[in-house]
Amino acid sequence: MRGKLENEFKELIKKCDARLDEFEREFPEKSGLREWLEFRGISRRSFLKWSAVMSATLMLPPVFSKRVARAAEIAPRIPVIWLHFAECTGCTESILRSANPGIAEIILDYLSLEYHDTVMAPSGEYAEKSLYDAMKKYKGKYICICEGSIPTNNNGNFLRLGTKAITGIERAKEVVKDAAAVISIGHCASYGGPQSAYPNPTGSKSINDALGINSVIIPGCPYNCVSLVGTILYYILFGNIPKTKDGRPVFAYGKRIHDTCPRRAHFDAGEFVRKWGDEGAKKGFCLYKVGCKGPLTYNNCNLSGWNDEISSPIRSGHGCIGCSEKAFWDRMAPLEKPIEARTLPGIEAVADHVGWTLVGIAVAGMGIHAVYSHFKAKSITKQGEKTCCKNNENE
Ligand code: FSX
Ligand code: SF4
Ligand code: F3S
Repeated sequence: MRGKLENEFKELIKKCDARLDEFEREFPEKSGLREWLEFRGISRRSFLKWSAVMSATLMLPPVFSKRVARAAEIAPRIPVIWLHFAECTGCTESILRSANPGIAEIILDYLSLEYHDTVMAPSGEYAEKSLYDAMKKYKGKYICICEGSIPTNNNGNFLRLGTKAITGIERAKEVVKDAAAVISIGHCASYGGPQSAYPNPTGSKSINDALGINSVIIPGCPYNCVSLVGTILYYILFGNIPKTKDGRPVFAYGKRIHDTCPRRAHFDAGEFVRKWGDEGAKKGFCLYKVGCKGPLTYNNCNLSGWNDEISSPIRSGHGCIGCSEKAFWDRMAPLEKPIEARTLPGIEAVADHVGWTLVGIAVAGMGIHAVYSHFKAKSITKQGEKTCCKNNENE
């Protein structure tokens, strides 16, 4: 097994080195990333440290960390056209609001944002001209990043954009058709977002469902920039997108929030926050009983953190609300009540008596995935048509 893994990594190293050598031959002029980072106050030492963390984030062995640094430094700038549809702009805000942007954010900026209507200087017809110029200049070569869902009811009229007031779906089609790759970021673009919550009057859909395409999805409300930059870096390193499961990159969404949680020991010991601001909250106990959905959620928030690893929802004292899972707004509600109130009636009482280690053993017997499937089957028939909403009304 170990030998097989070693051989796979050797192959990956060969592939990656050949690709990076080719980049250097093809684009011999010096990349400006080093100067750009220095200009933004990032030392070489911090950049190399970041590369090591990023390589671990991508689930690559340490031997890749210098290759991640090399990839970021020598890869040609990739033109990015960033589109907004129906959303709160939180995904863009999550990059912009950090007073001290992390290296991932700076690299994303460096990667050449050709068009991003929230942050670009031109507006109105000048902004639109920039979009069409970029599409023409980089036809077939740009990455299209989509933020927000697409309303489809009423012929798409719930969302009209730009000086010609075209519908969201028209804008998406015209830009996506000439893109080299499409990445859907945030819950809205990935799964439809809060605006697709029951009864979804606007018929809001994910980018993939609205256009019938298969883009990589990076869900979260908002998404974590590290997962997007990781996906792009992986593409630079190996020439293909990282391994995905249900459309999400496994390196970012392969583990449950619950299994990487800094409060996990308290869960196992049956130590819970029972009310906001109680003793348990002060001691940093587990947030399960105040609604944490970490046991049902796959994301890397506890590992990669947010805002240059400063914090994460759970570290800052609120439970995970499951924002990277499909239809979380309906399926995870009520957000501040424990999961088992909806999944395993009676289990909470057991937890109070025997502690979660024992309940954990019992639940492990069934398999948490079985519990999840049970929950899923009961609470959702298909996206936008949830039986769970009826239960909500009764709670
Ligand atoms: Fe959606 Fe992103 Fe939630 Fe908001 O744009 S993922 S509503 S945080 O911002 O798309
Ligand atoms: Fe962490 Fe939430 Fe799991 Fe508790 S329930 S250990 S807070 S993920
Ligand atoms: Fe979302 Fe949960 Fe992470 S709420 S940001 S997936 S901790």
